[in-house]
Amino acid sequence: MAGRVGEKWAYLVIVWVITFTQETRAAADAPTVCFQEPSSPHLDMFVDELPILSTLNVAASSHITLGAYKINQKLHRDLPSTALYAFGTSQETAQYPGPTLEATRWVPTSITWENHIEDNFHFLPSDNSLSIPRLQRGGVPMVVHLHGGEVPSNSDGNPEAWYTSRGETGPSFTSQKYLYPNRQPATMLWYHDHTIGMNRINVAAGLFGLYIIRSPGEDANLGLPSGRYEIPLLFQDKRFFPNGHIRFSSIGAIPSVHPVWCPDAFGDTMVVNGKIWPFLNVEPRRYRFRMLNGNTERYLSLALSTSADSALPFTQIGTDGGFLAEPQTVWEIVLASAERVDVIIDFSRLRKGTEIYLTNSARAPFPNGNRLPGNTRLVMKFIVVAATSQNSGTPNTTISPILNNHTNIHLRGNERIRTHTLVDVFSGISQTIPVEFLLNYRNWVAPATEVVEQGSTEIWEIINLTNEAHPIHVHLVNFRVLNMQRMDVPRYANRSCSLSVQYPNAGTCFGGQLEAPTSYMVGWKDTVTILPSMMTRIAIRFTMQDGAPFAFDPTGSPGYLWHCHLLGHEDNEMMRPLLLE
Ligand SMILES: *[C@@H]1O[C@H](CO)[C@@H](O)[C@H](O)[C@H]1NC(C)=O
Ligand SMILES: *[C@@H]1O[C@H](CO)[C@@H](O)[C@H](O)[C@H]1NC(C)=O
Ligand SMILES: *[C@@H]1O[C@H](CO)[C@@H](O)[C@H](O)[C@H]1NC(C)=O
Ligand SMILES: CC(=O)N[C@H]1CO[C@H](CO)[C@@H](O)[C@@H]1O
Ligand SMILES: [Cu+2]
Repeated sequence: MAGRVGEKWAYLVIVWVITFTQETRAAADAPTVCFQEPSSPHLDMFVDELPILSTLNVAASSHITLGAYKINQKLHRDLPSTALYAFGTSQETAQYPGPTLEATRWVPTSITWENHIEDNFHFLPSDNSLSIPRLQRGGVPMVVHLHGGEVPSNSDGNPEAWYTSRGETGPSFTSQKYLYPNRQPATMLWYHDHTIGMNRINVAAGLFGLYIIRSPGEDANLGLPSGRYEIPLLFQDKRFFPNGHIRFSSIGAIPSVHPVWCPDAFGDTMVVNGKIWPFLNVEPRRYRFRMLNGNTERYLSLALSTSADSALPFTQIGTDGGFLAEPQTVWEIVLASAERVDVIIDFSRLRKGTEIYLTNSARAPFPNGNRLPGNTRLVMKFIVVAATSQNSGTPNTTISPILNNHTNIHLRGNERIRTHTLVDVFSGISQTIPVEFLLNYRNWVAPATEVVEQGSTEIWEIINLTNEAHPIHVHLVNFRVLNMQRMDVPRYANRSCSLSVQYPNAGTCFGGQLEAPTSYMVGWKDTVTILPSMMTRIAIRFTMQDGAPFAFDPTGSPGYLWHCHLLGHEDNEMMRPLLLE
């Protein structure tokens, strides 16, 4: 009896502590209404130097341990430090973004991902009306997905495989120890949280980092800058309170349906490698930059403009899944959340003192939204300084005209075709603000419909029936974009055409013309933008990227998934299972 009473008191104390913590937080940080978020405090641009992310060579040991911790970090000279959740090998070394993990192709790695976040509640507003972990003991759930990785599904960070620091686990949880075979071609992946319904706030809080797979046989002899001339750039838009805390919507667009959830959260401040609007001194030579859009929802449309009022191109050499067949010169790069690009920028013809701005012109929502990029129009600045080294790296060598001989998926014409629709769902309250997003009108928990045969190749036709672009990510595999076809929106709205399509002659809802993939859709992709009113066709081969059979059993539990990579959409049902058989 006494024990029971004791338990009851302990329970009440816990409830009181939890309530108290929440109220303390609410008092410190004013509520923030979706789509009416106040601006961040004014911060001078280009006062902090770009941080070079620390690296951890995971090929050097067969097993490593990384943990998620709560930290405080200075993101700008004039902003008080910011509370974040971040990865590291210890509380002291945890940082935002987490360490860049360097793996070697053919050398498997295993990583134990520990959760050391002790907070009772997430410091960013969660929404109980979404499918989120229902915790008995409080804490912050987390699970790590290696985005773009060819990994067994019990190491894939399934959204239902979350765990807290207090020992509670999701229904798909089996282990915190993950196996990464590292069998795929050289490229840059990233690791990030994937918890069901909380992915957007865990990633906004800082739970992510880069993962580079190197393959000496592939990168050698391509004439690429290396060492300190190869720099990853990790972008994340953010919004801040004057006290340095991250400001995220805490009152939803339609609170009667979702009290907190905001369909699209756009920051007004650009953070690169953990500093706000940084600068980088560069020598008059070529550099290799490996870029990731780590925003929750904001698209980036990146370009370079110099203080001499001229533009500078990028030489793009790679994308999500590794090297392009050949380099392409591009003046603009569109990056959706989770997409990566590998580029060379040649500063060698610029005079000392020249300033080059990395700019963003993407409207929000992309591409037709009515919000202009505002302060996120500028991302960072490069300043040309005197050369400090003559011979390090490959300063002025020519980039190999052939980068990759393995970029094709051979089609026989008898591939299974699946047609998918991206839809938004409205309530009776608003005809413009959706209450959720769906794939094929189905929720996450509906039984799996994408059950594919390993070794097979399929063509997926993805039709966007919404007003904004959605980046569609397929776990486990890389794919190629075949073509796009424009939708006849008035005819569709008129219900005078059918969506059922027959490749290559689309159904009556689609224009006859097949359009080539845009420059930002070429190469091996694991995430692709589906523009509004467009059908985009992709070819997916359910093998390892190089065509070999899977080096592990891909049919095991809990299986994979495909989803929109705008994190607020993914958190609100725009996600479906993908099973292999
Ligand atoms: C690269 O070539 C340019 C001329 O095209 C030259 O001015 C510059 O000094 C060279 N850089 C290095 C590091 O050799
Ligand atoms: C591509 O194939 C050609 C011809 O066999 C070869 O010379 C070249 O080195 C290969 N390039 C790469 C990047 O593998
Ligand atoms: C829509 O339907 C009406 C009546 O069926 C027809 O007169 C009109 O031409 C249609 N418009 C389009 C764009 O198909
Ligand atoms: C069928 C449908 O909802 N189509 C939408 C596609 O996107 C355009 C904007 O580009 C909307 O106007 C259409 O209503
Ligand atoms: Cu979406």
